[in-house]
Parts: sequence; C-alpha cells; structure tokens
Amino acid sequence: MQDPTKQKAWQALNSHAATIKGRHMRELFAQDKQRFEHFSVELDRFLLDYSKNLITKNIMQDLIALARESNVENWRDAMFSGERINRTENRAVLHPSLRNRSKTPVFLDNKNVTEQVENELGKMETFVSQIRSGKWLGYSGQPIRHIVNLGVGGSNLGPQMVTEALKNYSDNSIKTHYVSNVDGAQIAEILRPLSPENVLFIVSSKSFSTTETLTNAKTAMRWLVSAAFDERAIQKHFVAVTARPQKAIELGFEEKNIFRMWDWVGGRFSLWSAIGLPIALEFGFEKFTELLEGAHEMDLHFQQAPLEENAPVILALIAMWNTTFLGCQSHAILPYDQTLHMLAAYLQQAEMESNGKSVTWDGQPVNYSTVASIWGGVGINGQHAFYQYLHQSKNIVPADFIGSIESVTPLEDHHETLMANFFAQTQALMCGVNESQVRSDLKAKGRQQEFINQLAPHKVHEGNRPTNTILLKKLDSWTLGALIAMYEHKIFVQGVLLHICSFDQWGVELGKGLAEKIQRELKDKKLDIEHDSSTKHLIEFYFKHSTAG
Ligand code: G6Q
Repeated sequence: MQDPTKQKAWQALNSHAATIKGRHMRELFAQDKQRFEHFSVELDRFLLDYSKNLITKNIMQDLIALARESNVENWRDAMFSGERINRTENRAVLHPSLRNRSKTPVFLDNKNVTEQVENELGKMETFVSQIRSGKWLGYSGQPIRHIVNLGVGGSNLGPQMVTEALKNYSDNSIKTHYVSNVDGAQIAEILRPLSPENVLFIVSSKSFSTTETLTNAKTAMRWLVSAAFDERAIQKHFVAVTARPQKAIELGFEEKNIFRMWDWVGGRFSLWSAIGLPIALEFGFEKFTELLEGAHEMDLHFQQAPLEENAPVILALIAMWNTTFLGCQSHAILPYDQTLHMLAAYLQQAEMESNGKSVTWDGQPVNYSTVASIWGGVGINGQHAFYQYLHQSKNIVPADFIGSIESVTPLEDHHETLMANFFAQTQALMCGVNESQVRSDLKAKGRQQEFINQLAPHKVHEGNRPTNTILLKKLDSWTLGALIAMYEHKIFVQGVLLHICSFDQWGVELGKGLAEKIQRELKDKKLDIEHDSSTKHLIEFYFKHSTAG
C-alpha cells in the first residue's frame, strides 16, 4: 500500500501548513465576507459551522482532494456492503445495518444481516413492552422499576451517555443505573437503595468473557438470591446481551433471556444493537426507534452527499488538518447542554480506541500524527475551570462546541445565558484581543500608564484558536442519533485518511493479559512471574500492608 504522505494532496497540504501558520483567522474573515456560507453545512436538524478553522478555499479543496485520493467513497461503500474492512480481526463493520430503517438487505456469509437485526429488534420490542406495561413480574410478583446495566467500555458508555442525554424525556416509570467498574464501591453504592424484588439486571458483554462484567454479574446474582432464597429468581431478574450466547447459557441464562449481537458490531459502535436495551427500557421502544432513525438519516447523508458537503467527511478532514498538518495534540468536546455531560467520555473512547494507533493497516509504522487526545466537559462549567488553557496556553486545542436552539427544559432566561456564552466563546477563541486593544481599553477605563504596562501582556489573547460549532435545533432522540452517527463516520473517515484500522483495539490486550497473571499472584499472595523492580516492590508492599483475608 502506498505511503499516504506521498499523495499529491498530502504534499500540497504540507505546503499550505507551512504558510498558513503566519496568518490569522480574523484576517481570513475580513477578506471573505461569505466565509460562513463557504464553510458551513446545514442538515435536516442541525448546522455545522467549520469556518472558525485556519483554512482557506484552497486548503479545503486540497483536503477534499486528499479524501478522493484516499478512496474514502470506495471504503465507505465497502463498509456499508459488508466487506471485511476490519482487516486485523477479519470482520465486517456493519453497525450502520443496526439502524438500517430502509431495510435494504445486506448479506454477510450468505445471511441477511438486515433480517437478523429486524428479528432481534422485534424481540427487544416485545420485552420492552412486557417490562414497561408491568406484565413481566419479579420473583415476588412485583413489576420491574429499576434496570441495572452491568457492562464496561463499549457495553456501557454508549447506552449510559444516551440515557443521560435523554433523561428529560423519561416518564420515570423505569429508572436505569449503570455499573461498569469492577471496583466494588460502584455496585455497592448502586444496589444499596434498591430492593431486589423490582430490579432487572442486564449483563451486557459482547464477548461474555470480560472479567469486570462477570464479577459484577456474580455479585448481583448473589445479592438477588440472598433476598429471594431461590436460584430460580435469576430467570426473572437477569437478561444477557451478547455475541456468545453459549457462554451466557453456561452461566445459567435461559435462551429466551438472551439478546443477540454479532461480531460485525464493534463494542464502541454497539449502542444501536441490544446493547441499547436499557435506553429502550427507560424511554420506550418508540424513542429508541427515533434514535435509530436519526442515525440512519446520517448514514444516508454520509452515503449520498458530495464530499464537499458531507458533514462527517468535513469533520474528519478538519480534524486531520488540525492534528496531522498543524500539529495540535488534543481536541476538546464542549457541549453547552448539561444532559450531554458524558459525550466527551463517549467520544474519547470512540475516537481514541479507534484511531490512537501508530501502524498502518499493512503494519507499517506511521510517520505522522494520527488523532488528537480527546477530552472535554460541559460548557459554562468548563469556562470557570479549564477554558483559561484554551484561550491563553501555548498549546492550541481545537474544540467542538455543541449547543441547541431550543431548550428541552426552558426556565426563564437560563437558555439565553447559556447560549450567549456558547456564541461568545468561539468568537473570543477566534478573534482574541491584541495588545493595542488591551491598552486602549485600559486607558478608556482611566488606568494609570504604569498599571497598563504591567497588566497589558497578561490580558492579550492571541486568538486564532480553531473551533467547529454544531448547532442543534433541539436535543431529542432523533437528533442525538444523527449526532452520534456523524461522529462515528468522522472517525471512520479519519482512519481511512490515516491508513489506520479503526475497528480493532490491540492496544488494550497487553495490560489485560498481565492483569490476569498478577491477579493469580494476588490471590495466592505469592509472586511467581518476573517483574521489573518497581512493579515487584509495589506488589510486595501491597502484600505486606494488606489486611484482607
Ligand atoms: C470497544 C471495546 C471495549 C469493549 C469492552 C467490553 O470497542 O472493544 O470497550 O466494549 O471491553 O467488552 P465486552 O462487551 O466483550 O464485555
């Protein structure tokens, strides 16, 4: 496979990067009165404005040319048609089929994936209706009121992020809780106020072999059985979601209580499958369907819109421009919506686990930056915490600002205050304020010259800090589905541009394997593998001071 840096467009972008660094976005806005029109895309229920990036029309043309040279369109079509583009695991990548509301058949190994998905959705719908209507009863005859999802990583972050984001749409008949950590503190705290009689546990694990999740599942089973005094209660209070149903059966699950997912769904892309069951249980199957519909609409946009107007493609190109060509090392996700407080954590996994790699899909080392580290938090709160760094640090941190025109919870002037800050921040990050302005502002306030000389350098904001603005009409399940799908496809396109396999995660295996060996040592209270001196002494110190057992 060709070295991507040798591509014509890549080299043109390298030259642009060398010259654009001396320019300021203020100047670019002044030169082009239609900059917003040139660098924004309006979709059905939201707007993407990427004009506050250090780009010109020529740069955008070369970025689009890079997408063409990298065959983004062919890769996209290969993904949607079920080709095994996850090369290192020899798997298809068909999460868009989970929300294929057009119901066009997609075949994999002579099986119609669309049909499999529809069957499973049907099973979910029936189950959701039984639980929500109170027909499904617990061991003592009580209807289910609480769902506890036991799952980690991709089997946790997506559903939990969505549950938080849609919490204002809940009718509160069912409350969902999430346990992801094997630290007993989490499950203990969640179970403490609950009564086993009305709790349903979902053991969510694609592999059904994740130690953390199985440890939590066994603890939950003991908790239930110690109240019910009957192991048969498990069938009324536990369901599983997995691609390995046999393993769930071995743990005692009845086949009818097992929801299927498949190898062609990556964990971090799985909230659209039965992994999203807690969402459907708390908000109803209709809301879950709306989420799928919004995502499907984004799939269609990604498949049909020309690259120049294709939101996920543009986001990927801008991210690559900022990271690979301009050298930014991190990227902030800043929703001005309290209910999106988990979005940064969700996208952190989606993007960093997908593209935080340093070899190409052929195993060649890459000699360019791949993706930035992702972090962030909700707007306003961040302004009173880490925005100082965004405005004045030596490191440039591009950011996505996400806000809504209409509030889901309108209260007097709350939303206006929130959104005034939303608009002000991207403007301030872009424009900044130079020293002569700072000086004249201080002078206008009647400050002494000596004071002005002292303070002026501290008040200078260079500006020129790149941001994307995503303005939603309103945060609802449809729009949320579209938003998440847009980011999923952005990540996919980034992988294609960077020649990286976005759908494996070999980097998590090393530590996992080592932890298994060390867990045996901790159990036996004896070191029997060779460790470096730091790890050896840490474990010995742990043994020496441990009061447990
Ligand atoms: C996601 C990752 C990872 C995975 C968890 C849980 O893409 O593969 O986060 O989801 O390790 O795995 P199981 O669902 O198999 O328990």
